[in-house]
Amino acid sequence: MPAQPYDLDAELARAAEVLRSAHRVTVLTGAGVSAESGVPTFRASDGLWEGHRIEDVATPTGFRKDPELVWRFYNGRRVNVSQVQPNPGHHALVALEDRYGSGFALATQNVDGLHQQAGSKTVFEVHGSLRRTRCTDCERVEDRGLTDLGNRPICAHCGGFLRPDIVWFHEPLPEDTWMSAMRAAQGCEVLLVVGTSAVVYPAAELIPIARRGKSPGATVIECNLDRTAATTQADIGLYGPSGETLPRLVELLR
Ligand code: BV8
Ligand code: ZN
Repeated sequence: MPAQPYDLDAELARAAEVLRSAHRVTVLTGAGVSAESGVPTFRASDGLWEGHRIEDVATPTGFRKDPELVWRFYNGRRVNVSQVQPNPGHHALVALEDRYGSGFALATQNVDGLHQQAGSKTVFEVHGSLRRTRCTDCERVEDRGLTDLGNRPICAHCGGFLRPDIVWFHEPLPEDTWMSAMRAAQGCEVLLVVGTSAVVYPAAELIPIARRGKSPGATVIECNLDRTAATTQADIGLYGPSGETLPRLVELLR
């Protein structure tokens, strides 16, 4: 029996039907939700990330080895993000938050701050933020906006060396933020997984956590250009650019 041809309209209708009767909706986003704003994703560039090996720029070892290279990499991303705007996908998620109010939560792996810039309020940045720096001595965290901080930014409070307040590989996620994201996944009726390859852990664990959550477990809706590691755990698939599919989904809910 040949597989049914994929029908986005039918999947959008199914997703809208599930969302109409839901009160608690959690969203997990990755780099794909910012792609249409002009922010490069991680794995589109065959493992190199804007010309850098991930282990050279997104690990504590890489930072210890060459902090100036890492700061050049992050300043480049800070400046890039300062020049882009949220896209219709970000705005559609704000509309979803308006609909569900306190029943809504958004966990993002993105560090670009575009969800907050679009107006999202309950945002758990499980991998940190490009805007924030953390002192390697006094641990003080500061929001420094998105200006270029130069290659050896120094702490104004203790003179220590600053690092980006970003979770690198082999580093634990911020405890409180991670716990909030897990609780939101455990308690939701619908988990919308947008623009992530779902290969980075423990963030990707939020999907099975939602499915095992409050009985009968959440309905998982994947919103992506392609099938991913999350697809087999998704009940509904909205395949296409999230800047188009999310606004269409919100339209159906009006
Ligand atoms: C940790 C910050 C332990 C940097 C990032 C099991 C359990 C726990 C850990 C592990 C585990 N297995 C392996 C690990 C180790 C590791 C890991 O997950 N490795 C992977 C690669 C196998 N995890 C860690 O190291 C984590 N730490 O576990 O610590 C610990 C515990 C206690 C004490 C000490 C240690 C830390 C992980 C965080 C790493 N930091 N980012 C930075 O951003 O500068 S991860 C990085 O990948 C980004 O945050 C990014 O968001 C994330 C995931 O990538 P995606 O967002 O999914 O982006 P990607 O490009 O992959 O995919 C984009 C998707 O969008 C695609 O599907 C594409 O089709 C789609 N798309 C594109 N355009 C569109 C679109 N979709 C819709 N519309 C479009 N227009
Ligand atoms: Zn300091």
